[in-house]
Amino acid sequence: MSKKALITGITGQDGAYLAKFLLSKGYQVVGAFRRSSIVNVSRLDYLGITDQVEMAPFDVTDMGNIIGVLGKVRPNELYNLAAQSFVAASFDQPIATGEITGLGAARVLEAVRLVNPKIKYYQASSSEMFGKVQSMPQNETTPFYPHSPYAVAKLYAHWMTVNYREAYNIFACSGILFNHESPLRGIEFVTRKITRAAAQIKKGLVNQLSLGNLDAKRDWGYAPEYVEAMWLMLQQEQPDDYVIATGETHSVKEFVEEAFGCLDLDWRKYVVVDPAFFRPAEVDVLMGDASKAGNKLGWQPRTTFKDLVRLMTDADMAASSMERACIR
Ligand code: NDP
Ligand code: GDR
Repeated sequence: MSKKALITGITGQDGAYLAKFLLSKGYQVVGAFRRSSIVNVSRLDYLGITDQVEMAPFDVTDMGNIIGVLGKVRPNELYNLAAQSFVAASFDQPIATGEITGLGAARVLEAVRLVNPKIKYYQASSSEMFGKVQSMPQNETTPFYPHSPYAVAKLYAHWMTVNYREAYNIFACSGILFNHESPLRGIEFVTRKITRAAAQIKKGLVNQLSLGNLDAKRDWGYAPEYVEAMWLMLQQEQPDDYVIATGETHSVKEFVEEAFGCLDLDWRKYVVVDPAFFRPAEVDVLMGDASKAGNKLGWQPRTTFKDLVRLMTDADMAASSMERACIR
């Protein structure tokens, strides 16, 4: 009998890559999606797996719905990726972000406890929880200091995951993943915003890119490799929490230089700084130490910063604007 995985947030970047990875491992994959006027399966289409994923209508704000889906699907593993994941938006919608990103995880954990506490649970935690960083680099023992409503919500979800593990013996893991990017990244996030704009400038479609804080530094990895770490966490003897990162940090400006450089463009001619893209509270720098994941999971990042920027820029250059517009 093949294992069955339920993925919440199936329509997002990580949901699509994780589904593809689990299918390659022989899993039966059920994707939990929220109803909207248009259900966006463009990422699953892009990876050519839409027909292989069973879809279940699901909303992390609706407890009855979550219990119903868990009872019906009866998964062995549950990957809780659903979130309002855009940090900037969390300042405009702090309550909705708390409902979805924070309480949403608590509802899913509570449903696991009620329906079947043997389900293995993965929580999509975030390096944003380190926020105003207390030491460099950040690992599993670094104190948290969330610096946005999104990060506060994620921290609540993280501690609920730890608590359900300790209180109810649920196999619950929290993956503290640093930024991970890909051609399937949403266009509002800075990496994809940059590679998409650089490609559009090269094609003569636009002539300017407005950005916020160019000095912010992030530890950027490649998303398909990060979803493998999620799966590895649930295959261990004991549940635990792991930092997943590359160990390198680069500024937004470096990302811009690299992406425009890939297309032989001088970024200074096109990039303007717009205060509208600054955040009320910024996370200045993140750099992860994933040695625990290296030692215990055998996980290592494989794609360099330069290769990541190149593959994202190439993807935005290669596809027609019509095709790429579908990946939002
Ligand atoms: P995306 O924003 O691409 O995907 C988020 C997913 O959550 C979408 O499928 C979205 O559905 C779904 N969702 C939002 N609200 C609800 C709801 N109320 N009920 C059910 N589903 C909902 O995020 P990523 O794929 O990049 O990230 C996956 C997870 O990992 C998120 O939790 C994110 O916060 C976290 N994370 C991401 C990192 C990264 O660098 N990518 C790093 C660390 C953590 P819809 O399509 O309808 O909007
Ligand atoms: P982040 O990603 O907030 O780290 O959260 P994002 O790409 O949005 O921002 C990274 C940094 O770039 C700066 N920045 C800009 N950001 C955006 N979006 N747009 C701009 O124009 C711009 N200019 C500068 C930001 O200020 C910030 O410092 C992502 C999400 O995937 C979260 O869900 C996840 O938890 C974390 O990564 C780890």
